[in-house]
Amino acid sequence: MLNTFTPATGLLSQFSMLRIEVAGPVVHMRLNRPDKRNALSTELVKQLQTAFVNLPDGARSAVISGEGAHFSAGLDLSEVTEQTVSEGVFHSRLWHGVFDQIQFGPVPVVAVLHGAVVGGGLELAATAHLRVAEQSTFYGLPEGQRGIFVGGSGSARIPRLMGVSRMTDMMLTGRVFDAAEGQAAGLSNYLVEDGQGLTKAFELAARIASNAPLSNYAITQALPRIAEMAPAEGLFVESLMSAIAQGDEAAKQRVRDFLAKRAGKVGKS
Ligand code: 1HE
Repeated sequence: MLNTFTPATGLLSQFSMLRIEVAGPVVHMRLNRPDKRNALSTELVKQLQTAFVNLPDGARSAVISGEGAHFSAGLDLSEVTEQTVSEGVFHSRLWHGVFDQIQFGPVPVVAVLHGAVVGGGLELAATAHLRVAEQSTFYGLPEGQRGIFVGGSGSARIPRLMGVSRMTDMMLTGRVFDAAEGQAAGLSNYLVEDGQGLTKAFELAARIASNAPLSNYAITQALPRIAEMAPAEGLFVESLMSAIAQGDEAAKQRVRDFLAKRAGKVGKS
């Protein structure tokens, strides 16, 4: 059971568009720009970067969610009309750096989705390691209609969740997926009733935080990289990673606990 969340202190308490709370090893980051449907302005993206670079000591997992009726309306469109081509490239590369920081940072991240998960909002969601969607969630990639293209790593991350064909459909036709369609397509890992997303995500985040840190590290850092490698190279890296994880005292203790019948059995919870 998680302790009560309390506001983060220091640097993490000073963001204008992010509200951060901490409960033991779990950090909750809430996009806090509901009047603009949590549209991802450059300032908000930079605040996310600063937050993920400066996670509190002892953080072992993170939850990201959106304040108000929507997770995120994506790119802040008010910032793009006057952008030059070169500014556009650097803007996109900024997002790539920040989203890599989230995916390849020190802790597993669970996103809680509700309402609009649109454009860059879906790119951000795809950066998390797990997604919990509430029934109100809808997914869109309106870039085609807006005359632009994904720029926040969506073309690399979203097809790995739902496939190129489904993403192409969403972008070419403006097709919107509801929560059930998104779950079936692989956009979410868990589908819950409205209002239950945070509870589910905190439960998952607490469970994740109780794993051996090196196992979590291998799962979030090695697994996606191995999955991109040719099998022979991937299996070589797998052997190294598994030996490293297994050699850690945390792993040895857990195995001893199981053999001494002090640890739980595998079962559906
Ligand atoms: C915004 C944005 C935004 C809302 N940038 N300001 N994203 C989109 O194309 C999605 C555009 N947004 C929408 O379709 C709708 O706003 C929603 C379905 C998300 C929500 O609808 P609703 O009725 O709850 O809100 P609203 O009345 O449309 O918007 C409320 C305010 O938020 C309003 O501002 P206000 O000053 O008139 O109150 C909107 O202008 C503002 N707002 N969405 C800026 N996106 C790195 S590349 C990524 C590429 C993309 O992400 S493309 C997809 C962009």
